[in-house]
Amino acid sequence: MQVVYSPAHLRHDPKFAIEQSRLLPTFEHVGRAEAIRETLQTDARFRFSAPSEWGLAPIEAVHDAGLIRFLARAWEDYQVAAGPTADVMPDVFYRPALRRGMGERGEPEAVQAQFGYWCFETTTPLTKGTYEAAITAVDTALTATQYVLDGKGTTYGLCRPPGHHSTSGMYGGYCFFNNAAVAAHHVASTTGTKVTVLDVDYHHGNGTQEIFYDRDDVQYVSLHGDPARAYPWNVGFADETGTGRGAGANINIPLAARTEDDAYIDALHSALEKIQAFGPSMVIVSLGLDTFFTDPISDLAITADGFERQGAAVAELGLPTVVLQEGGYDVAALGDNVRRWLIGAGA
Ligand code: SP5
Ligand code: ZN
Repeated sequence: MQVVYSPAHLRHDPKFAIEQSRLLPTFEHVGRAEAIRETLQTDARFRFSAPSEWGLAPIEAVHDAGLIRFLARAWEDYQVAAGPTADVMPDVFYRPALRRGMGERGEPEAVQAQFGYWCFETTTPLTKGTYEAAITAVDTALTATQYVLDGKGTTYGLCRPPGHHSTSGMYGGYCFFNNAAVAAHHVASTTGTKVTVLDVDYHHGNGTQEIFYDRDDVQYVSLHGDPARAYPWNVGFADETGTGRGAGANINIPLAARTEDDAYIDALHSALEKIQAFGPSMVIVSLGLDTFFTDPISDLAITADGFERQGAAVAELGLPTVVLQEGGYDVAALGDNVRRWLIGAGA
């Protein structure tokens, strides 16, 4: 199986973030992607290649121009305005209710305030090289997708930073650009065919849902920890099914704590039936391994064997498939869990 990887992810090197009222080492760090790379490189089933450069146009087709401009210059601007510092995070969030009845003012002038305008939480530090890493993660997704369009079979994009929490106009949840959404829009718009994003990360992909919520050409199907008890808390409920032309094309399957392999595979089969009924030309998998039973920030109970069964179930669809890396935080097990998922998918 082809693997697309770039060391450019190392330039996104966050150290600390505020989670649960504590300043903690980031769960999302460079060691995650390096662990996956090392494991796959020791297995002859996997062939590595570097991403090509796709430029900004595919990102601009999905994200607000203002968000892209902000991410490109915010770290440098902040050093001048309020630095020097390494990781930069918002400390004042703009929430529309602050100006209720007064109208919107748009992006604030000061870079310190811009962070709280474009970012929705405190666990996603922007570092010196984050923008370049995030651009390369999108290039990785698009290059993997191109391999699949070219008929080279199921391909894995080792994207880092991940993407599925980023909406058209906000970043957060360890994500900057929504790699899977950029790839899905690229395929739908350049081929005129329907595409499904199947999201098996523990967390609901609120960004992907938001980007495609009113569209009937991209289906979003997600299995995740119920947002009643899990991040991202405010989005991901079963009654969110899409709007307008997109009505029925958004499918959320919230799962109970401690869900094990058999129950997960049952839920996945019901998701796969919805995909078959939609009739996409391609499936883009947002692959999270944070459903693993020892993941430090999640509460499902999937095993390595369960990951292989997930990959096999998706492969049974018989559709062209791109697999893009999202979450997974038990770093000691992460490489092998990815490997098992991809072996299930036919590596
Ligand atoms: C891509 C991705 O997986 N992003 C996940 C972002 C989750 N951030 C908040 C996690 C909340 C952790 N709660 C931990 C409870 C551990 N005891
Ligand atoms: Zn996750």
